[in-house]
Amino acid sequence: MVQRLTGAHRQAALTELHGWVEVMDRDAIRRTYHFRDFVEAWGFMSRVALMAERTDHHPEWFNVYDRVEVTLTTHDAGGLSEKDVALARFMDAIAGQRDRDG
Ligand code: H2B
Repeated sequence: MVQRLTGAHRQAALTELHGWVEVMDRDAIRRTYHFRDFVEAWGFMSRVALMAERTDHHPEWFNVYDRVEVTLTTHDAGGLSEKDVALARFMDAIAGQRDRDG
């Protein structure tokens, strides 16, 4: 069972992630990605979907055309865990954002 991140571990994980913000009403993080068009947004989502299946850790997300809003939390742990941090890092690495606007 994956552990929920708390205290200094949680803080350290959050300071290392850029563009991600804490969700106010639950223990989760959120980032909005902007792409050139729908095809780029969908390509990103496809790669993330394969990784999500491989790691059995899935994002909550919302897509409108070139925009993908992602929320990460670990349901099994009741909050943020290392699995969310790892998936966030993966997303940031493949997103190729021209503007890191969060
Ligand atoms: N994704 C996320 N984000 N949190 C989980 O706790 C989780 C998951 N659990 N994907 C997995 C699937 C679990 O429900 C299945 C049964 O392994």
